[in-house]
Amino acid sequence: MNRRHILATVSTLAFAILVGCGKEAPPAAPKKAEAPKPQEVAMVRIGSASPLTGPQAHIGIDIKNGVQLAIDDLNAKGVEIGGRKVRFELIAEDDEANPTKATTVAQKFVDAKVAAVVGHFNSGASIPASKVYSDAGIPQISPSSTNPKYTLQGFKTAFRVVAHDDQQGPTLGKVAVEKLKARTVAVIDDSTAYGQGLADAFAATVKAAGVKIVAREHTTDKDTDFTSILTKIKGRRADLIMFGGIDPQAGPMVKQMATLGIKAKFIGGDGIQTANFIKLAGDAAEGVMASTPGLPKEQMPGGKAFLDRFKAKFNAEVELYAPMGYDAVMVFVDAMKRAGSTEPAKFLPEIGKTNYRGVIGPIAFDEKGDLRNGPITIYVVKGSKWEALETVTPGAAPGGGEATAEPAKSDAAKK
Ligand code: ABU
Repeated sequence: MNRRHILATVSTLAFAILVGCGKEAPPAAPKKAEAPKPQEVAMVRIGSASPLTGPQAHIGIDIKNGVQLAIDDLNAKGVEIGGRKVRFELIAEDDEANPTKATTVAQKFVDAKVAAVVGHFNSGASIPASKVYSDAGIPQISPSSTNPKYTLQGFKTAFRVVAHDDQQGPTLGKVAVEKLKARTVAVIDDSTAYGQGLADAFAATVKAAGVKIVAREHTTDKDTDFTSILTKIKGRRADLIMFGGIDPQAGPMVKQMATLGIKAKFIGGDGIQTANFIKLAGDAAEGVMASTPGLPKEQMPGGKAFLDRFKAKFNAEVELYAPMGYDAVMVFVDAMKRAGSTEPAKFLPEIGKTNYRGVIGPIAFDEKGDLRNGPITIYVVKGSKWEALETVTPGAAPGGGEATAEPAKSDAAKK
């Protein structure tokens, strides 16, 4: 065998060993199964603006807690928007009930790229801040600002989930004339957008009904000594004193009325319808009347459960507008779901079409961004507690009027 033959034989044998012995080549090692990629979760920021320090902090914290509860509920349940998992983050800012600070807070929210804002509490804060949100295209729902001007500026971004003071003022006026039979009235306000606006709307209504305005006085939202104003009013023999303002002033005012021996009845708007007012006024609170936009909390469709869950979470009773703060968040998320997007430009047009059943009841907006058919409840202090007397649903026209039976529409897009 020559060398060539030997080489050929060895090659043939080697080939036979590799493939010719009925054995297959060992299978390639199986690829490791790829772990499924965790679905990306989008973080969406919601701003909440209200006074968190100062004399109105109890009301501002109440709203912030309502917003927090909504966000915690959404995150616990899990929300998907446009096929993406979404988590919500609360950014709460203190506007100190101050119009200038409110615009600083608004700009902070814009810089933080919040998707939406619940706020502010005060009309005097919501109105200037609404321009900042409008310029940035960020939707805003106030849970509480009742001055009509807030939604009369033509901003597509401004909404509220309460009746306004061209409804609340005449409602209070009607109570003064028809229930309390007042013939002479003294009117005081705290010189804020809310206080002055509500007092003016009230005064116009009672004046039109033939009631004499015997004094028209102004204080501020910082004062707590009203002796000189009340002494002046005492000499004018008013049947009734109406105050447009908030409880840090109303409480001491009513107490000082008692000290001065003023027998006139006392009435105010939503700013005084708090447990804090009763605490500040003490025994002098008995018989004081107030109106507040919304149903009595216990009668709200989701009221009982909300009150219980709020108490369990924050170890506090609802002060005033926490349910409205909660629902404002839910209205935003409802609009995001319908738009399939958390981008303000995409879900803003959906807010105007809202037809949502919230804790507070049905929520739909008119062309200005005002709540359609917002109820207003009249209360009296009895046994150191606010007792609901009746709920009315005023017409939306300035000057008030009684209930319209117009149902909430789902196509109320803002123009
Ligand atoms: N509406 C009661 C107080 C808040 C505000 O409108 O200023």
